[in-house]
Amino acid sequence: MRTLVTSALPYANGPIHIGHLAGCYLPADIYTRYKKLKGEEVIHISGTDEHGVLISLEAEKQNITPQKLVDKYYKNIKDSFERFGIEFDNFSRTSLKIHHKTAQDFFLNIYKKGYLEAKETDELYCQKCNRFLPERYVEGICPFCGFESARGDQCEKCGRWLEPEMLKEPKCKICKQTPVIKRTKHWFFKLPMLQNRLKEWLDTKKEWKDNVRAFTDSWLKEGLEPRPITRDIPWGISLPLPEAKDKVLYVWFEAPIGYISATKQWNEQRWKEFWCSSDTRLIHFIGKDNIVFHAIVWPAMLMAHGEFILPSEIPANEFLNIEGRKISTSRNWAIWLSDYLETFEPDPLRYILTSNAPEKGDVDFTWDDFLARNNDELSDILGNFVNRTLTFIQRYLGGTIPYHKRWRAKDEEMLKKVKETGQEVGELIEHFEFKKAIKSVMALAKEGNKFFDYERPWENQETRELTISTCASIIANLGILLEPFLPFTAKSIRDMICMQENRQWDEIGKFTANEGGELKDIRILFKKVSKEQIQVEKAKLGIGSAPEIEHKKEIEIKDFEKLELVIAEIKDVQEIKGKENLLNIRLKIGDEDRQVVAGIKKCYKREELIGKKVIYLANLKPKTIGGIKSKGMILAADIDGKPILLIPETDVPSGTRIR
Ligand code: B3M
Ligand code: ZN
Repeated sequence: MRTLVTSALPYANGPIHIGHLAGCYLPADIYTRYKKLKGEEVIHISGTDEHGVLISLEAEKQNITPQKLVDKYYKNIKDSFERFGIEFDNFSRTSLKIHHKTAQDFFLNIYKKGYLEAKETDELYCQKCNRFLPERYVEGICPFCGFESARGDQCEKCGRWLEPEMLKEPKCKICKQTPVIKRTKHWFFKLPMLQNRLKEWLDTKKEWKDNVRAFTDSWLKEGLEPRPITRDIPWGISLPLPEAKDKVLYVWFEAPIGYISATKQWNEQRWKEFWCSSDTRLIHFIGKDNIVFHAIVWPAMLMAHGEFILPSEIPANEFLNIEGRKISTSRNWAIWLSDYLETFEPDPLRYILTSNAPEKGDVDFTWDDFLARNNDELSDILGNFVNRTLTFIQRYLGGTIPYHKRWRAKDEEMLKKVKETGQEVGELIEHFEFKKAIKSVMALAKEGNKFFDYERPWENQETRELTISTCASIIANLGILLEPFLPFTAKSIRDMICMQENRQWDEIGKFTANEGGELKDIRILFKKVSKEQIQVEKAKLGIGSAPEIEHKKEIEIKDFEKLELVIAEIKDVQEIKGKENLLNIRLKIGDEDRQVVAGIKKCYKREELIGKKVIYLANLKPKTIGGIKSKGMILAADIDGKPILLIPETDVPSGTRIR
């Protein structure tokens, strides 16, 4: 059995935003990465959709040729996907020759079989622009709700489907003139011929997602009608009929054929193994606005053609809204990937969009939720577990992953949990339940933290190595478990613990960390996100304004020189009775002892602090805090009231001056 994964071909008329990612590219990528780790034969195919009215309208707006436009966005889109770790076996484009030819052959094939018919129709024509006006070139008053700038295909206000001729007071979108009605000829796909076959086939797909079933059921119930598959516009794939060279194929007819041409381009010898063998599962990842075309029209086209397989699964997602409103690129209500990447790493977004995926209904993305999930889940749970274990190894075990000298029942129990998580996550991914899957991975990291806390390796010297060796093994397995979801993080983990690179999914829970191996370049996996950063992002959407940094009065260098700043090493930490956020810290500068009280207990544990080198303001007047005499102050960055200690970039002796 092999799997052909496709994700919808994005229009090359603009950059990619987070709605695109959540809609289909991220789930398709998770699915494909997982299958590859399973050792199965799978390819992920997509490309840009480069024809159609949306392209020519945008080109006119930017005053460039359609070809220039699609060249520009093909690069831009491909680049965004790469930066987000969305991997394709081929990311093609529909303007390529191979696609034109494949689409024209497809047309001729079903034409010869009698599935197409030519019909004369009345259409709007602009005499000033000398052209027929396809739906999106016309604007007018919606006959249903009276909305003034309804498009020729749909009213944005009331959501009804329209035909250009239905608009009241129609206007050409380019020159604003009133169009006339003119007769023209189009080729129609005779869908009614396939109604019964479609119904029979769809009856075998009862287990498909409800949102997809709902669409197909209602379409079939209403009865299918012939659909025009040609257009009178200059930009597109010309009709392969001598009498109709000036017409092009409707973009929604040729775009899905792009899945086939892109597979051909991927491998001219092997594409048929995928498209013409009943041994292939064809899976189309799409957003809900594409359901009709993928679940009705496209399968009908494939049935008419006859040489290719039909889709096995169409796991369509619903919409992702942003801050309570529907994404609208024309109103700039979107979060563009390139903007996001200027400030943040890809994996936090992959995480948030997966744990809040629009799998069953529309969901809302908010920046506050982004902050909360990044800081409280990624950083405090997953990042913390990995970091505390690895820094422990570095500080107490000479940077070498300890050997599992013997196995206690509880160590075996933990590894069993890892194995079960691997199985559970795998099954969830197979069923396109990505949200639950990532939750299960996080639950394992939580278990790891609990185990660490309970075993107290910083105190229990004789079991220390066993505990840490088990934690390191959980981390090593996370290096595989996380790969489909957070590939950059998974890679960092594997690099830090020098893990072999070719582990497979089915090994999860069956291997331990690279015992006796040295750690390499330990780093924090997830940076905390601050309220100020979120405010900046919200301001880009027009919500509130970017925070202003409060500046202080300028000072002279001699003012700064009054501060005695030195590196100090934390030697001991005691709790202070009745004080929930204060710690009594004993420091060393050189061989001098200092005692300082710091309000950091909520964020730092005793065992994490001991041995840390911090930046210390040594000449601050002593003060009694929480009943204890405190001298000086440890410096920290302030993230929404949470302290982050400042640590020198490389290890320097305590007592070193800071200037
Ligand atoms: N380009 C619509 C979209 O980007 C369309 C998908 C084609 S998939 C064959 O939403
Ligand atoms: Zn006009």
